[in-house]
Amino acid sequence: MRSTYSWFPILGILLTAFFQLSKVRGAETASDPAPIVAPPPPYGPLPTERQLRWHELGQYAFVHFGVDTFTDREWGFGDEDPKLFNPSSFDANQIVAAAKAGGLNGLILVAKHHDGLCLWPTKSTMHNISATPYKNGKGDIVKEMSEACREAGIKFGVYVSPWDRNNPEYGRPGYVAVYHQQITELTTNYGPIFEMWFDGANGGTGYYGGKRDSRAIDYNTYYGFKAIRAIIRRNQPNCVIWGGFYSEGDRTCLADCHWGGSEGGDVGNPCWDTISTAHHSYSIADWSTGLRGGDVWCPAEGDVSIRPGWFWHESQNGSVKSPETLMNIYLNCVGRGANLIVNLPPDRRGLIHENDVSSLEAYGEHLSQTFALNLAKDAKARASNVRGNDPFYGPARLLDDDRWSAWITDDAVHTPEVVLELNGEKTFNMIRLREDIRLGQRIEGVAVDAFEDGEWKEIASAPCVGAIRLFRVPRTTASKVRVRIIKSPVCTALSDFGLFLEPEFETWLPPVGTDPKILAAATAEAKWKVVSASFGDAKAAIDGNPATFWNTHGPVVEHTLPQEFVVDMGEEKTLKGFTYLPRQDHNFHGMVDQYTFQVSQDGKTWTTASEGEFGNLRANPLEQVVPFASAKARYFKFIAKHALEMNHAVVAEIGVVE
Ligand code: FUL
Repeated sequence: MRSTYSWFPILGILLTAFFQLSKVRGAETASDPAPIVAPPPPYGPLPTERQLRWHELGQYAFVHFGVDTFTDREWGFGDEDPKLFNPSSFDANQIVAAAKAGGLNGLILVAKHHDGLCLWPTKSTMHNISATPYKNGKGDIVKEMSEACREAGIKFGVYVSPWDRNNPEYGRPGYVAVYHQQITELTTNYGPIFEMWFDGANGGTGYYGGKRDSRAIDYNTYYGFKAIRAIIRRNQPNCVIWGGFYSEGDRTCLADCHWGGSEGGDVGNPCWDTISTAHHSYSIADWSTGLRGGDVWCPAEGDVSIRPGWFWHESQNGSVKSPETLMNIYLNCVGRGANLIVNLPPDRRGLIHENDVSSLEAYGEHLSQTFALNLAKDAKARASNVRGNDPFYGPARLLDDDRWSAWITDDAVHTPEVVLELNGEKTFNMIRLREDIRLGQRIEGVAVDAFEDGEWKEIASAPCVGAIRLFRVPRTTASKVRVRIIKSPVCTALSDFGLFLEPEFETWLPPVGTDPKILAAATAEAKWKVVSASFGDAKAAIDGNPATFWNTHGPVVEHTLPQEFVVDMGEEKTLKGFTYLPRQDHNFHGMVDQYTFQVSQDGKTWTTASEGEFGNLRANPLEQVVPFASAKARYFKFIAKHALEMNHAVVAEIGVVE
């Protein structure tokens, strides 16, 4: 990325910025014209240098690997024996190669998840890699991954869970010191870190050194994020901090970037790069759209796993997202100006599974083919206005190879347009726009027209641009296109225009077969009957309709937990697991997160096949597939023991795995 110049809000100092700007640009390309008139004042909050560098990365990998990989869970309780972590052929280079194949420009390793097992030999707790059989206790996954990333030329980052369900001191001051020590170790011993991730999840309950109780903390004050930020800034000045917000007086001190509002990868539309420190709690909508007029630059990062879960589960080998799905997510995230993090969970060998690799390779190839050729490259651009008629700000700047040179208008011109006369007729289906965000996010409405059959037709529009905006449009053949800025509070600074032809997708199927029975986790069949329910009619939990649910909150009274229902499947089956679909209406009331699942051959004598919790439902309320030791059964009983919010049960669907 090109070096950036500093902006100063006060007019008198603007001249300095102007001369800096001319110097930087003049120095880089001998043929670049020097500016004659001064650039416009920046608008609103501005990105820092480290945020600018981060924006240019676009997408990178997440790697969730840990004891959950071996226990088939999404959230470990913290009581897992470290001996369970025993990958047979861990290969950091294979993981990094898979990320690179997918066009991912960095990798964020989960160095410690909520279960507390540290994947590096930390001195802060015994619950770490030294207690595992991996390399006879001499291993260091953080080291191996950071080195593999550097060798492959991609960035390395770290996720270190604030919530620690293993540590006895969690919830008390003792743990805060432990946590800070972990961050100090990670930021000093493993080379440059481009991003650190501070998850907000906290389910309360945990092992906590054997106490097995529930610990409530206030995320904004407990972890000492102010001090954590100081550690990171000191040890890793270029590192972007994700989350880890804290309150100071009536303000929230936001960090460098934030969650995009869903674990499906998509962010909102619009997705503003600014947000407000005046809030104390942020809704999912705030995270996904940002806040126009907010007082800080704090852009969104969408996160998604290539599989349904964040950790590897054998039952999900057949549910790897296709290259086409990944591309759709890319467009709804990176294409809206946010960054995207795609999780690649290693399996029990310590490798990215063949199915995931295959999808990543096709996705990476698709991306490079799509953006290989800018069909507007040799177009002639004519703009309705150019700042001071200075060629330095002319529309040719949209098409040069400099991502930061920009077409900028006079201060008074807020809705200019530019016509691009293409070099003959071109066929395209993808459009790219970028703003020079060093001047802030300025544009509040833009449209693109194509000249077809003798007239202009609008083919794309958006409420904002920002770091990058991509539009997938119907295949269009035209010799002229036009960009119209529809709304902006100030003059505009568009820095890039591209037209591309995205190839069609070929059908993609996971190359390695999986057990079809496990994949087709059976939903209810017609012959299933609810035999009994502790409250209400539980039919809705086996009707195969995800929109209806069993709800023990009666019209007036909440029928409190535990609650249960029994199903007669009409015939004996050999069950290998069960499935649970949480309510899908974005409401957490009664969403069951602790359960017991029992089976019976006669409906009288019951055996517990599985009991436990469903982790991460709040952020990712997906269907849960719970395998258990195979059992013969005609009846099953689902007992709801705890809910995320309120004290009743709501269940969309229960099914079985044969
Ligand atoms: C969530 C966590 O609870 C999940 O397990 C996962 O790590 C995801 C990226 O963030 O909040």
